[in-house]
Amino acid sequence: MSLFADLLFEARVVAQSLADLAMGPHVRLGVTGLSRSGKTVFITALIEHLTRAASPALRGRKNLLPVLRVHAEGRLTGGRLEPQPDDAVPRFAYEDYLAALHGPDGAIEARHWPASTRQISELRIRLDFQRKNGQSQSLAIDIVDYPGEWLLDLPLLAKSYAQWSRETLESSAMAIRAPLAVNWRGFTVGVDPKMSAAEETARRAAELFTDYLRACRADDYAFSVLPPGRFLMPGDLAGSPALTFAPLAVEEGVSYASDSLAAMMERRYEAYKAHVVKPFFRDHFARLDRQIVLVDTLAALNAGPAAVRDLETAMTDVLMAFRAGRASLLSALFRPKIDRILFAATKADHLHHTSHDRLEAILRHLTARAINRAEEVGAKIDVIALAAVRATREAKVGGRGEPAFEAVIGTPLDGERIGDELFDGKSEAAIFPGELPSDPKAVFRGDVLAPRPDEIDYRFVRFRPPIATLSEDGTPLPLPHIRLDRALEFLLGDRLT
Ligand SMILES: Nc1nc2c(ncn2[C@@H]2O[C@H](COP(=O)(O)OP(=O)(O)O)[C@@H](O)[C@H]2O)c(=O)[nH]1
Ligand SMILES: [Mg+2]
Repeated sequence: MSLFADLLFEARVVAQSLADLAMGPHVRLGVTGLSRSGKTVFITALIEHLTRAASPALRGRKNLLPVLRVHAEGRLTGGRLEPQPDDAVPRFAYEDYLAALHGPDGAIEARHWPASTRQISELRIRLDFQRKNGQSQSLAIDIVDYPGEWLLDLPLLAKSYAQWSRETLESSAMAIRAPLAVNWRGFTVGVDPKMSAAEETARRAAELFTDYLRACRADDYAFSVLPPGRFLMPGDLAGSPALTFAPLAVEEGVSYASDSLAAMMERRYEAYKAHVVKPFFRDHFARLDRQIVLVDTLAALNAGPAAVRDLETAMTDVLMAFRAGRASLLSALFRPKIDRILFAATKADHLHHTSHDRLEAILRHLTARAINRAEEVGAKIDVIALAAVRATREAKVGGRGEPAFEAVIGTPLDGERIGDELFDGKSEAAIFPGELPSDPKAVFRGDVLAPRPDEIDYRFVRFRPPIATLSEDGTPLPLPHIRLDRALEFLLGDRLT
């Protein structure tokens, strides 16, 4: 990138920040995580709690968010949705998601998890509160939901097409991935990068490459580190030529004829960086003040040590994005001003509460390398285990001569099974989720959740959303959660004092 382009870029970022400043107290909260990590559910729960906490029916219920001080101290006086801040970004469909979780039109038997989304979206809420000095104040909170896959693209900006090709081919040859890469690698090996550029070949290569990436993301493998991010999360770019490229066995430092396949692929790779990756970082990422990174740690634990190791690498790559000042190219591109980052292990309601601290410790261990780096930038970082929506409750099961065990009880989704038992989405079941190891390092060793080798595998049971409790006036309370208030206090508490 030329110096002029750099300056222009910086000027735009500065202009945007000034526009943001003119608006009064204001915070932009980024919510990210890989697909299915729980972003939509987290944001929906956050908005439901914050916009309703000060309502007459809930104001006295300090136990709903005990750790969020502005609420616990009785200083939160109002909360509401406001119009969408950026006209070019889709609105977060809060009302639809909330209706899904509670049951559309109040039909609780129809409650379900919101359909998955693959796009960036935003929503603004405004909180009114009393400052500790008694003054009335309001805070606008812009919540930005974006796929974590897109963050993994940042390292591409510093890589040539040849380097990216080599690294991607190398990692696809690793024992654990090679079987998934057979078709794509078979095709690529047979392609001479010097051959003249043919759209058909480019498309076939891109298709097979995308199939490989997708196979890596499938549940059983749950691999995380797979740029380019838009191949799996295309957003509005699905089918676009910007995504019609793939690695080839090109040699670094060799220049290929401009009408060769290698040259065409390289042009598209560079276009992807210029027209997809950079605008995202400039227009969205560089404007964030706070960030929560949601991590489906349990899914990685279920998938085994290779997936856990992969997740650790992905977290380190994600954190790269928050780090400025080291690699000059990246720091010239944007200067992140994020000063608080929270890593959250989601869906903690799948575990008994005795394992929540262990889940937190495991995620802390997995992000330790990444965190050391981000702290160099001066961001405050914390790690938490939470459930934005708690779908289970706890009970002791057994006794009467049998040893009692700590179970979680919930309504397994229609079609889930445990051993021979098939669920219809209506009846509850008690499940023994297994205990997490007290030593976080154990997650790199083997199967950590299976309680005993001879036991039925309970681990993959998914539950329906819970039924909301009713308040005195008959309206449903916000859905129960685990430690959502702690997350909010870390992310926003200092702006609400
Ligand atoms: N039990 C439970 N399941 C959750 C929770 N959050 C998310 N999930 C599950 O994870 C799925 C993906 O969540 P979603 O928010 O759509 O993920 P996104 O792709 O990151 O937006 C949901 O459909 C639920 O099945 C939670 O707090 N508790
Ligand atoms: Mg989503």
